[in-house]
Parts: sequence; structure tokens; C-alpha cells
Amino acid sequence: MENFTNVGDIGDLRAALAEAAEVKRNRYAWDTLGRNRTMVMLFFNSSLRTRLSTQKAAQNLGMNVMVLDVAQGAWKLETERGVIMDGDRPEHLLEAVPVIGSYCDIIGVRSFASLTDKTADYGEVVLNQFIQHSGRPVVSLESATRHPLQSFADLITIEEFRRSARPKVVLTWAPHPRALPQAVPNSFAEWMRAAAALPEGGVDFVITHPRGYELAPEFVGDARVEYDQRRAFEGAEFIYAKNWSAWADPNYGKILSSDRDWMVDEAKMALTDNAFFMHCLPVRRNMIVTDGVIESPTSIVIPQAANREISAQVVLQRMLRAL
Ligand code: AN0
Ligand code: CP
Repeated sequence: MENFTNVGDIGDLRAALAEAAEVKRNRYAWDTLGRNRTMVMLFFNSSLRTRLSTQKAAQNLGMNVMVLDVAQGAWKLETERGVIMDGDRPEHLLEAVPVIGSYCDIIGVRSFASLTDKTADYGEVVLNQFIQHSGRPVVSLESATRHPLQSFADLITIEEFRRSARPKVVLTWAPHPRALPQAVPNSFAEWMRAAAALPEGGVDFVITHPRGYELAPEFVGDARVEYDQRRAFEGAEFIYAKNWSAWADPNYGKILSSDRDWMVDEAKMALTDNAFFMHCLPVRRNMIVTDGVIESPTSIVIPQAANREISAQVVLQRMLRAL
């Protein structure tokens, strides 16, 4: 595997799920594969799960791992080419990236959407600079438009918990006090559409959100969009909650409604087919979801997060084998 930035990079989903199950049976079976190999993880934004699970996965494979928080201790990085660097950013990404590449074999990078420059965000300007200038395979740890390690872990989790051959999976918008990127829902949609296309063992995928929160067509594709949240929940086997800000112009990156009525609560979960509750975390309780739902026996947010180690390990071992 060259880079891991989107669903296309994982190839056959069935093969990837089989490899994930194999890793889960014994995650230390390949503990010398990464011997004398180094991973650098670069974070432009905060993280709990991605940082720990990816480091753990790399260590399961015997790799050395270095983590750099750009906001803490590193030089602030300019990302745009052609600017006169007379501001507060002493170093350019165009030097920093190849320098980092010279110290490692694999680079992981987390760089969220600005939510102000849609062209740069959806052009994946920062991620692409790493791909073009590092000379190393790049793993997205959540880029401006996608969070593929999360979506892969989500798919593994759905595969483990599914009760039916073609479960109804509902991605629902939920309220949040601050504007968040579209990366997680975009990516989840991209992976669920790939799962929906499987000849067997696929999913029936539905997206529900208030009007104005339409995601980019390249991610929604032919997925069903239902504006009535309660109707969307009917018969669902998985409820996947996430907030996101508006994508459509002229409201890109804005909060249009903090409609508390969209919170996932017990009454809405009662409309489902005893659905499992999923969220990528971090989650704001009693904004996105009630205490009762997230603490209920059908909440699978903890095993979902635990699968981040598994998805990261599958990706890293494929990259190591291709080095
Ligand atoms: C981020 C987001 O919504 O993209 C990261 C989620 C994994 N969430 C927050 O910033 C709260
Ligand atoms: N789900 C997820 O990526 O969590 P972190 O932001 O804590 O890494």
C-alpha cells in the first residue's frame, strides 16, 4: 500500500475485513515486521484515540514511533506556497515535510479542515504536500475531507455486531455547540457506500440531517437521504451519530441550526430495530446523545474505538510489506 487516505486505498473490503479478523486473533503475530522501521505521526490538531491506537498498532509490529504535536514545541508551519513569510510561522511545510521524511519510513498526519477555505480543504492541500514531498507512504490520521482509519474501524465494528445479512445503517446529524468538519461523515458515507455495493454481507445505508447540512455529492453518491430523522431511524440496526457543519455555499463551515431536537435519545432509539449506537468519539453527552443511550447495552462506542488499533495495524502492516 502506497498511501492510505481513502476507501480506494484499502482495495477489496472483504479481504481487508478478513485481515482485520486475523489481526484481532493475534495482534502480535507480526512483531518483527516493523523492526528498524520508524513512523512519525504529526498532529496539527488534538487527538486521544488516533494518537494512542496508531502508536499501539505500530508498536505491535515492532516499529519505532515518534509523535510531534505541531502546536506544542515545533515551529509553526506555513502551508500555503507563495506567501511572504513575515508573520508568525517561521517554517514552511515544503521544507518540514522532506526533513521529516528523512527520519522515518512511514508518515501519519492529522490536519483538519480550516472550514474557511473550501477550495483548499476539498483540494486536500496539506495532505497532498505530504504525499508529494515526503518521499514516504502517508497515512491520513484525519485530513480535511476524510478520516479513513476511523471509517475502516467503523466497518470492522459493524461486521462484528451485525445481526442480519443487510443491516440498515443510519448516519444521523446531531447538534453540537461548535462548527466541526465534514471529514467523519464524508468518510463514513464513502465506506458505507462501498459496503452497500458488496454482493453479499453489505449494508442498507441511509443519511439523515436537517436541510442545509447536505454533504458533498462526491461522498453522498447514490445513498438515500431522509430529512425526517424519526422516519430514518425506523428499522435501523445501527445508528451512527455525528455532528458536522454545513458544506454547501454560501454557508461552508457554518452552524445553521443547533436544533436540540436532533439529539439521539431513548425515544428515537425505540423506533429502531434495537439498534446499536455508534459514535467516533469524542462525544458531547446530552448534546449529541443522552447519557442513557450512550450507557445502554446497545451502545458500542468503546469496542468501536478499540477497533482503531485493528484498522491501523492492517494499514501499517500492508505499508510495511510494500516498503
Ligand atoms: C473532530 C471532528 O469532528 O472531525 C474529530 C473527530 C474524530 N471532532 C472534534 O473536533 C470534536
Ligand atoms: N475518533 C478519533 O479520531 O478520536 P481522536 O480525535 O481522539 O483521535
